[in-house]
Amino acid sequence: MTRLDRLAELLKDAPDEVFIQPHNVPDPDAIASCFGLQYLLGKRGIESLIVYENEVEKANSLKMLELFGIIMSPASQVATMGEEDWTVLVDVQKHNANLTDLITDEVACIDHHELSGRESGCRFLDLRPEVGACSSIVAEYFIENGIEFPRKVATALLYGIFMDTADLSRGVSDLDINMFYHLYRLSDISLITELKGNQISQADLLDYAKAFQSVEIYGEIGFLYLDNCNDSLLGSAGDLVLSISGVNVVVAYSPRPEGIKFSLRSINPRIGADRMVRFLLKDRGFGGGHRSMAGGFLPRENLQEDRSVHTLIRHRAISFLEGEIVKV
Ligand SMILES: [Mn+2]
Repeated sequence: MTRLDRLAELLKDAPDEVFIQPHNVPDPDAIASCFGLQYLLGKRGIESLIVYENEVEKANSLKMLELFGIIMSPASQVATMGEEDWTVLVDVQKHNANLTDLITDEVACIDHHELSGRESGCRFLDLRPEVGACSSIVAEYFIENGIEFPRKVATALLYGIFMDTADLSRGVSDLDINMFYHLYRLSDISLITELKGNQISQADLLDYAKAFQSVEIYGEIGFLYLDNCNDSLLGSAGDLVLSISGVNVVVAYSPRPEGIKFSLRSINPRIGADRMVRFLLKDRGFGGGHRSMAGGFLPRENLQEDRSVHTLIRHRAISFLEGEIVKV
């Protein structure tokens, strides 16, 4: 029995509707994974609807929906959604900060992020934190079950791998490479080119311009403050700062109504972004991720009014780096 067999077996008993839900503000990897899974479930006679929370905000994510004909609905607009419905979580785990807990029952989860470590209550779990893109996991379901990829699904999954592994340069596992190779031959590369040409909007460019004026560099670490509530921009602006010669670690952060959101990147193998974000937010907030990329959140109630968050973060980041260097 394959993983898909087990998942389909479970979902056949769904009392009412089946939903597929990615993390809030779904990115290309999340969208492609949902799209691929929806097709697979359809092959097994299970109808499902992709629902999400917050916005699909990035230009390339929106372009994906258009190019591949992917239909996703904001959960709040699905009038029939109720307690009796079942949901498969994709590219996210229950209890993650970037997931809105819907009224439905979350019965299954397919994800490649760090394990949340909390009991999810899911009856089907496929969690592989070592994999670079959730799209690779979904692509493997096709192969394991001998299901042919429609060209659009293959192309979407390939793009998901491109994006989540930064063009096969970040957190890449054997599965990502094997799936990349397999999907590449089946994909419409002209659509990938088109997506690459739609990565940001004109409004994003202005936000970037403003954000880059805030960049401060101390040795190999760069700090970036974005005074704008756009999640996807935080990571991608951080990537650009990381590409500055001499900068190996980036701490990007941005205020939200409920607190401050963090995104860290590291290309120094001695400095784990996951350990660093936990150090930065110790006793104040929470964070986690991988060695090369991590995220975190500092709730507003834990901010001391008399001390600026900028000072706190710089102070802690430098202490962390000094500690790491002493250890080496
Ligand atoms: Mn992902």
